[in-house]
Amino acid sequence: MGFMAGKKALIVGVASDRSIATGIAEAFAREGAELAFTYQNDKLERRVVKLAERLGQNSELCFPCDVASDAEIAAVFEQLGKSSWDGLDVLVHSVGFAPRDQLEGGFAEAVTREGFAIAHDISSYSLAALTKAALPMMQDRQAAVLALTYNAAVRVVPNYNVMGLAKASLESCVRFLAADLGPQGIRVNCISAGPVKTLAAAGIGGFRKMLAYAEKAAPLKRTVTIEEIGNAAAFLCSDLASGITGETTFVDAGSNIMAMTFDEDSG
Ligand code: NAD
Ligand code: 0WE
Repeated sequence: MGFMAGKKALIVGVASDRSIATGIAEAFAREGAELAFTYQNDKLERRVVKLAERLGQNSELCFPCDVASDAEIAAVFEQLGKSSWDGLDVLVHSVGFAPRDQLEGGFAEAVTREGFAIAHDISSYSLAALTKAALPMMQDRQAAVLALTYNAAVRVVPNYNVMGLAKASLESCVRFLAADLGPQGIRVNCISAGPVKTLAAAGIGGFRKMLAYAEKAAPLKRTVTIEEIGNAAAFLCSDLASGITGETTFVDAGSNIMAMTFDEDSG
């Protein structure tokens, strides 16, 4: 029997087979969890339904949810409440977005009031909004919430710009939620993942170079896979991690521990 047997998990952030949320869904399903999904818009519905079917899940439990909309967030939990699910054990938030023009060039030049607001709304506030809406269904079941962050929350990564501020806010949101909901037995953590070639990353100029750099700089001399992120996520959202809350766990092949990362063999 898997270590998530009997757990009911809602996964927000599947966009393709390469999504980090897909790696998480695969690990959760393998460990015996029952899954529900949301998708951002109609264009993504079919992909998400297909994933649910491939993982042997009830594809009726796939709901539209643009996290910019309070009404769509409320509707997800209304529908989930009316389904066969009597509660929710796990909420996974795997969503990040800033307008394109925010992610290129110098920070001071790129940042705008609107870009800042959108990045923080979609990438950070949405965790608080979803968690808040999930609370009634997460009572009395040692529930867990997980978000996905990136090291640019704490160290400067060129071009990540206002997304770095939004990830700093997300990590702080994880700590405030963990402190607030801990007395209810609800744990809140995040995984800080190394770079992975997903849809969100493929849109970034020079991402291939970033992956090549990450391979050289990491102690493990490689990048991480969505399977590895999924396995860490399954652990953090299971009762195996019952003593862990408010934490940021790096799944980055060790990159974050390094200070000097020049390649000593290349002369
Ligand atoms: P992805 O493109 O597969 O997933 C991003 C998801 O965000 C998509 O499913 C998209 O539909 C969703 N999304 C964006 N705006 C939304 C909105 N308004 N409402 C609802 N959903 C919305 O890319 P990914 O790399 O799997 O990203 C998942 C998470 O992992 C993000 O938080 C990202 O910042 C984080 N992360 C990614 C990397 C990486 O290198 N890929 C590294 C560290 C952290
Ligand atoms: O969190 C991310 C990606 C976030 C992201 C990606 C996009 C592309 C398309 C947010 N918003 C958008 N908006 C779009 O219009 N990562 C951790 C991957 C990533 O993105 C970078 C990186 C890395 C790593 C951007 C610049 C520099 C490094």
